[in-house]
Amino acid sequence: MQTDLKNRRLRLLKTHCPELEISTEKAVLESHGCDWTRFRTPDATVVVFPRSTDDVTRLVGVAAKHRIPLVPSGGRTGLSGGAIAPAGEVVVSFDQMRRIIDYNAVDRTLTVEPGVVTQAIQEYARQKNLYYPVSFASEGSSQIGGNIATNAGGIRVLRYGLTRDQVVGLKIVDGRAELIECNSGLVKNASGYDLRHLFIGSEGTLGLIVEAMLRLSDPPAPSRVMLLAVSSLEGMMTVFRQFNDALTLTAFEFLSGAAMSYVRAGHGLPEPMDTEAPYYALLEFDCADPDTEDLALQRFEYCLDEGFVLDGVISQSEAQAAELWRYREGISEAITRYTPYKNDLSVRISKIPDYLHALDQLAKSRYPEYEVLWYGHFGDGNLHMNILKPEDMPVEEFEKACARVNPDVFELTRTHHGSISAEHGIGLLKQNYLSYTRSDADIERMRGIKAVFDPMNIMNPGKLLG
Ligand code: 2HG
Ligand code: ZN
Repeated sequence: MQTDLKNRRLRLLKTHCPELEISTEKAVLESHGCDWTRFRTPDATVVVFPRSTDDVTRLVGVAAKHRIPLVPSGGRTGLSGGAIAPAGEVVVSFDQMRRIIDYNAVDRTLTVEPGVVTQAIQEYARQKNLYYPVSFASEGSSQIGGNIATNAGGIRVLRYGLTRDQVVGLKIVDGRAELIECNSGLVKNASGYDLRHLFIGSEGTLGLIVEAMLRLSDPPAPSRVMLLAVSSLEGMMTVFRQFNDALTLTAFEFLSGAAMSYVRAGHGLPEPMDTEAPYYALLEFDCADPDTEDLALQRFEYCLDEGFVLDGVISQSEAQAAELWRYREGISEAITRYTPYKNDLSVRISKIPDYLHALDQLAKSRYPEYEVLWYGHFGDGNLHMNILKPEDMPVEEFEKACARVNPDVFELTRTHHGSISAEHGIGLLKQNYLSYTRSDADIERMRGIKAVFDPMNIMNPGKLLG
């Protein structure tokens, strides 16, 4: 990006928003101009730190008038490049908007600023003897604004739904610098289009979230976690059905044997059981009494007798449950050093075995020299495909090689009526493939919606719709 254009943007901001905290420090530009995605280099002009809705409104007003592109930045844990500023954009960090604004015990709602960290919301709810159920490995640093912008999913979707299902109110400053208030916490509201749901999952391309009201749930029942060695994908489906029919599952995750090896090596974890298997299932279920545990053990015995399950362990304490979760939640971090190329796919649960067999075949024939790891949220149909970069291969060459196979991966996804992004979003990395999941007419409709809220194209330009 040309230096004079960057200087102009900086000058305009300093002149028209003199009260705004800003940083042009190299380290801040690099850290805040980028998320966890590899494969793209940040080149932000400046990072701004608004402290209030007024600050945001003023900033967007100036940006709209002078066509300055804005990139919203939360905890920057995204994996599709939605928070990368690659072309001299102004990064809008919500690090200074971290207040919990209100808790309403009758409505069971929590109103927060966008920079509140997901885990802080979970902890606040727990102190009130309630529960914020959206949970995933990066919850210790991800911010709620980013969760909403990407409609974050995670591990308990099969029981509690997505972030979308928890948001009962939203305040947005759109690309015209107008403050939009969507559904102020109403449970029922049949007064026309629910704009809230347009903003959720829009990846910052329509407006900036300045406040969110979240619904809190009943505290969860005591639970147990089981880790099972499973003989095949068909076996995995049977195990899922057996346990899902008998118990209230709060999670049903899976990982391949190779993913198990990497997570163990990466975190120095012991063998979870004596038997090795091609797949492992990690399930969590409500277990308030010994009868429920008996039921779980009966289902386990049945799956063992029939050969679907080869071995298994069950947690006897919260500490053991947390240890078992590490085998699944630690994978992503354990493989970061292999610069994995990520595809975040989804199909209907019933289609997983067919789809995964076909994908695996494709991977074996088209990426014979690469290691491909499978893991994900089996219980909601979300599969994470991670292709590991050979150590001596340059990153650009690796990305190009993966991109050559993508059309086949996504064509298979299309024929299985799946999605090319389940929970990570389209961001910068997947926009060339959007048409495998959405029709041309749909993409045009989305562009029309963007033009309504962001006519100057200043809101995270170049993301999602390109
Ligand atoms: C997970 O489920 C995250 O662990 C990250 O969504 C997935 O590393 C990935 O591909
Ligand atoms: Zn995931």
